[in-house]
Amino acid sequence: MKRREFIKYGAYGVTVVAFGSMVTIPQFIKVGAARLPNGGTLKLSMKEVLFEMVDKRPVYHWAFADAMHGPRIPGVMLMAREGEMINIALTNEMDEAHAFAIPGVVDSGPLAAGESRTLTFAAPRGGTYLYFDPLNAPVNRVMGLYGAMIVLPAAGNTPYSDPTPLVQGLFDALGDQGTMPEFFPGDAWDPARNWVWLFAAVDHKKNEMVRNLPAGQAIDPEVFLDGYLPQYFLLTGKSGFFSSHDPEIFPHGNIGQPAIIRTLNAGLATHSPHIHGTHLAQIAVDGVVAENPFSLDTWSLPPLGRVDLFHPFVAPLDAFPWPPSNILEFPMPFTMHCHTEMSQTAAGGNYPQGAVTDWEIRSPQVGGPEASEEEFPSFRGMDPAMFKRTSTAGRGSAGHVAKESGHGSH
Ligand SMILES: [Cu+2]
Repeated sequence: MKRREFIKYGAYGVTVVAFGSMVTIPQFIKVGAARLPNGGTLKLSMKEVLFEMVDKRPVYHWAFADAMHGPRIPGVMLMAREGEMINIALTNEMDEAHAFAIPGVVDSGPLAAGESRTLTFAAPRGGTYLYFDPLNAPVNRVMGLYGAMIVLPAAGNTPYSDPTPLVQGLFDALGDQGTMPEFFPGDAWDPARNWVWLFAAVDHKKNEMVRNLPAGQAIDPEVFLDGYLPQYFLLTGKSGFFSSHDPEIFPHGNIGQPAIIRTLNAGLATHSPHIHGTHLAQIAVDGVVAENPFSLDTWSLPPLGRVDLFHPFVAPLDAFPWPPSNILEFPMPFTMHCHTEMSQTAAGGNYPQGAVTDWEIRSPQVGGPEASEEEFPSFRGMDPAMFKRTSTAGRGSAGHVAKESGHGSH
């Protein structure tokens, strides 16, 4: 007997469920954000779905489906404040065993076909977590059962419960009250300014092989991995045009609105993301806060890897003069692509329809409020000086200082 032939299409892109009232949902999540009251329970089931690739090819997947948003890839983003209780009512709607785990935090253990179980756990220390189905590894995860969890610390001005001295110093340096306004003009980090780049890869032939197995029979991981050759590369569930133009995926803001980019890899390819136009500080790797948050523009993201990056949203380091005299330059996008070159493509070479996106300077204004998309036209033909915040010194000097110390942008 084959698996069910009538399968719903799953959706993709960012949806968020926040646990309790203490955590800030990013403002740029325009739809698909929900808040559970304290003690509320998220209903999460595992389902079969068809998931449309960027070239419209429907590919068989497994997905976490929450009661509010349906089956999604990635699964709904979980957000919580450290210590908040998280209740998840799991149901396995498929015909083989499945599970939900966050390594080091919680593991449901196997749920048989049709079984339900409720997990209760306290949100762990502040940081970025990957949840996934760890059974029959890596098959169940790679088939689509994965998602991200962001935990904000119980206290402090960084993303972490126990920041290292230099990471604490970095966040203390931000904002009008910060120690280095020449480097970091504008605002302190706003905990709503988080973006998630969750990489994944898809070999549609392997997924089809799984679909065609008899009901209840798990594929041998060795068979799944033998000749595994992904044709599709997802960034938070989207790719190509769609990941590049989704403001829930591309970080955006004014100069002086620092952001955190939380990068995770649920797939089997090692990724090597490269961001243009700026340098990022690598502030945590695999949950360990960096002793030395050095800056870089390319980083390694192996399977199951988690790397948090601090995006300063300063003027591009090699921009001179700044701001540019032509206000039509705004909004000003810069590329992020992955240097594992095949992951920039789809369906065996369709470039650039893979795991690519942008980041975007909305306006030359220093600090918030962020210029909205509706406001873009209002900048046209206006004097950039009008957007200069008089209380903050040295906007142009950040680029000048960086040049003297020999940093290029890429
Ligand atoms: Cu590059």
